[in-house]
Amino acid sequence: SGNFTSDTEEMNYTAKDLVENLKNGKYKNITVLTGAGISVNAGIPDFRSPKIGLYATLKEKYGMDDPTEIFSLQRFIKDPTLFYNFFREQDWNSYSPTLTHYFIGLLDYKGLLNVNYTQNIDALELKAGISKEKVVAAHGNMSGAHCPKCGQSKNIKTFEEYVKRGKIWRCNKCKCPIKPTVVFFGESLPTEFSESMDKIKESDLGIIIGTSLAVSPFNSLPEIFPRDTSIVTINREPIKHIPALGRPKCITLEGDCDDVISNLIKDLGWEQEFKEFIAAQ
Ligand code: CNA
Repeated sequence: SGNFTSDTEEMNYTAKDLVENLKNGKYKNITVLTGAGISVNAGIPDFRSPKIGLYATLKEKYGMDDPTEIFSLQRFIKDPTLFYNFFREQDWNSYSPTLTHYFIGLLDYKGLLNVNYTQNIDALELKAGISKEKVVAAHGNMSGAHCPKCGQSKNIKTFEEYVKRGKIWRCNKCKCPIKPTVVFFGESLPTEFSESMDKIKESDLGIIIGTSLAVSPFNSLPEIFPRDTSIVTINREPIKHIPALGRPKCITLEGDCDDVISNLIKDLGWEQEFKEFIAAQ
């Protein structure tokens, strides 16, 4: 039947269609969902990559059975030294965005970006020129600090000073250790996370990049895409479970995200524009 034919056609949605539709201006409301994988080439290890991921390293370095403990609120309140040491070992201000960050910036510059939901806490989105209003930092970021008990905002620079001196900074009110405004396991997500969800319903293209989609509730966001939204997943390893997979227009491009993006930029004929955009940031 006619229906059957049109279904089959849609199931054949390919990378070529993605390029054609992007070129022809068919996508105007692109939602990008990102994870730690897009910052790996900036020199920030992700969590779950075998061998080089933070979880594998922590297991080896501290003999920790459960390296997620470093981001457990309960554990932090009892003993913040593990997290303070971890924070001290990275210079969070020293990293530069990757090609993938800049690609999202270019989409925004072209007026095509709907929203970028990110799980990353490195705030590299802003350095790549993505406008602040378009970024939902679902797990917070390192730009502020707070007391996890009374919620009082604290100065991140003071927090950094304490860390540098190897001292624990405690809240003057409740004596609880101060932490950056990144969401730990056991903490609730910023209100913006649910407040911006309706935007996802307006997407005509979804791009999911560099995430294992292992963390809830972020990993349920792909389900919000309307059924006829085209969805492209870019990841180095196969993702075990993509909630939105099985939709008619869904493709996976496996590989290093910066390689995949470079090829895409070439296919789109956007190379010159992309170069100029990066130079302007
Ligand atoms: P994850 O679970 O570590 O998954 C990362 C995924 O990215 C894996 O599937 C990798 O295969 C893939 N990947 C790694 N490198 C590349 C690459 N170059 N190209 C393409 N794919 C690649 O990380 P998620 O983001 O899914 O998990 C959510 C956690 C990770 C959030 O709570 C973050 O706060 C947390 N995190 C953030 C950062 C950061 O801000 N940069 C770093 C480490 C962890």
